[in-house]
Amino acid sequence: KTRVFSGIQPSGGLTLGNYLGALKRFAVAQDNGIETIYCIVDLHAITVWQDPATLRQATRELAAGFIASGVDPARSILFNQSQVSAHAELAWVFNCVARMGWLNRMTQFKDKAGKNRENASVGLFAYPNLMAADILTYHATHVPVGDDQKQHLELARDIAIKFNNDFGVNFFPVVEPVIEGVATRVMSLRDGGKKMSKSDPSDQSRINLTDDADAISQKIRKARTDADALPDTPEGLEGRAEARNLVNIYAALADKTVAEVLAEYGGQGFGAFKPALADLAVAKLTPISSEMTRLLQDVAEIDRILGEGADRAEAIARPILEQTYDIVGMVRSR
Ligand code: AQP
Repeated sequence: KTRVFSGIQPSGGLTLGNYLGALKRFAVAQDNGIETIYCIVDLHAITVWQDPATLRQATRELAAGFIASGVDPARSILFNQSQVSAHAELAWVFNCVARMGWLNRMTQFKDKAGKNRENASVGLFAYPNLMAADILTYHATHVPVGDDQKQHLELARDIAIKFNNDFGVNFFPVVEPVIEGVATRVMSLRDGGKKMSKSDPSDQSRINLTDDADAISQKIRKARTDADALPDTPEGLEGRAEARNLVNIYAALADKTVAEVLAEYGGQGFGAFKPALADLAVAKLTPISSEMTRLLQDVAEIDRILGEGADRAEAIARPILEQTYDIVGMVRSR
């Protein structure tokens, strides 16, 4: 049986990268009638220090972002991670399954810890184990994510396999990453070699879901590009990271293929393409941001939705965690 799980960190405002790489696809999976579980991973967010009031606010904003992007809390389970303790509990077991050597190879840790590794939190190092627990405590089979999460998902597969081998069981499923579409890696608007990220110090590098029409248009107009016209076919984007990024964004927002976009805009310069992209982005994104603003007027309702989602999540996760403890040899006497 197919069960989809995915999460997003409340570590800042949502970007166009989060929307195209994750949120938009979350709604599609749900609309296809698949069982979908979506989590605001607040325990992951604190692997780097978060101001408590900001974290609370970002969690509610992210919940509003999910709903405004089409995730329906009646059809999907939507909750924040810390309300279901099975995540943290299973992560401990996986801390004891995963090997230091496996985690030492994680490129996200190296990127985020930077030069001062001695000063990174233990949580940041163990992050992928918690992510494996997020997925496996639901026996999820499919995980839609952006390209940057591929290595972490491979680790979740390795953990599932090692656990099953260590205890001679066939308990945890080997998960399939779902990394598909034209926007699995939306790049920075200032640097075609860097992914668009909510924590990039330059606000010009990203489009935030809360940007208004003027800000969206201005950022796209100023996005870095080369001076050539757009090619007629996708092969012509080879070696043109910035041009490819803008075409990919257009294609993803318009639900078209890159070839279709180039059939329309090939031969034209950015003077024509950027305004078209800006109009499209404004048309697709501003309804989401106004819906987020509307939803955020009723914080109590958002908290109620997260609580109810957590109850439903707990009902799936707890029995799987109990079985895990039993397999490992923990006495369960109450
Ligand atoms: N640029 C991107 N293109 C496509 N997908 C992306 N995702 C993030 N950036 C892009 C996808 O969004 C989901 C949630 O990501 P996250 O918030 O849990 O973690 P992240 O990948 O660390 O996101 P950011 O925006 O880059 O945050 P910071 O700056 O805090 O590191 C994931 O499915 C991710 O693939």
